[in-house]
Amino acid sequence: MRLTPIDIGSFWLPRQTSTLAPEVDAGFHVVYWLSVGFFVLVVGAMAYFAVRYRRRREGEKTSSIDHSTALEIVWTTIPALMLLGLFAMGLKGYASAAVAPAEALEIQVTAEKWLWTFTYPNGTTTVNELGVPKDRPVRLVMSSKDIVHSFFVPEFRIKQDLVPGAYTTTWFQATEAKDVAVLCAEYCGTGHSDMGAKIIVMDEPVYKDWLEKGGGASDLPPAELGKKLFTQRSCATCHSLDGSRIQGPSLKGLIGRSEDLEGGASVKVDENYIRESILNPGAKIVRGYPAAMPTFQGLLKDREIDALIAYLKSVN
Ligand code: HEC
Ligand SMILES: [Cu+2]
Repeated sequence: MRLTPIDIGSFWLPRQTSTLAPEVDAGFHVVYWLSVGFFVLVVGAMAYFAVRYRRRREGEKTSSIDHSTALEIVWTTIPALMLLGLFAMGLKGYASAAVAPAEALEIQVTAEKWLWTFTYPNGTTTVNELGVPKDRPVRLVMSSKDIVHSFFVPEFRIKQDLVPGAYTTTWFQATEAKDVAVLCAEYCGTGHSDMGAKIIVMDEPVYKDWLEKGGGASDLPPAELGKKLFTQRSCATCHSLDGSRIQGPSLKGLIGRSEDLEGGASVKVDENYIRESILNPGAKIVRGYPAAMPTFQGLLKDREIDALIAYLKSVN
């Protein structure tokens, strides 16, 4: 196989799975190979001249040449034209990245320490999983509940900050039905490195069905659904199930244990306490932990809360 510069570039860039990706990469490659070319030209000329015009004899002087107008015009005009060309390319790429097609499907994105919530036009919400149809433009309208986060999808070549108190937008059109990783690209505290999500790109009918079912929630038995939700809804980002402490207490052997609370009281863990912890986490704070758990009010259906409780009861 003969490698073109573009193939070589692709070794160090992620797969291109959005319509924008080839354009972004083309811009990158043009700048990259121009830089390589000029590096070789400049350093090569420098090395050649250093040898060619080195001082050979003691006391030898070089001839005094002050300038060459023709040469100076050439080396000003050519780079200036190149810069204009790069500007035009950049502007075109920026314009297509900034303005979503009018018919784009619109999804709300909310970031908070340390999870992503996605709200679809029909009211469905998902956490840390964004389902989208393939080959259709999707526009994200995004905001943050606390501090600045950044929605970064390497395969789509998009990255956009989310700011509290304001909306920012980005858009993409996925070209392959596969799972794509989302990262938070703005350092946002302890859980930052765990603040990932998954974009599930589906063929249109599969997407319709997925959305209909409330974002993948299926008719699994409660404890199994709970297990799935535990990672999907990002509980696992803050809670281990093996007794170790992460941002929050381990939920291993939760049911029936006696928990000391901030303020001196203690509570015996039962179903109601778990439900309250999920819907109103600020009501009772486990001693020695920050009040860092976000509320899942409105994000989990009753059936899903029941499923999480059933699952947590099974983890001993
Ligand atoms: C951003 C981190 C974070 C996420 C995400 C999170 N929690 Fe928490 N959780 C905490 C922290 C911190 C505490 C301890 C402070 C408190 O009591 O609010 C806690 C406390 C709890 C408690 C009480 C634990 C005990 O030992 O008494 C339960 C139950 C719980 N979380 C369940 C969940 C479930 C279920 C989910 C997913 C739907 C979840 N949490 C998601 C951080 C988180
Ligand atoms: Cu973040």
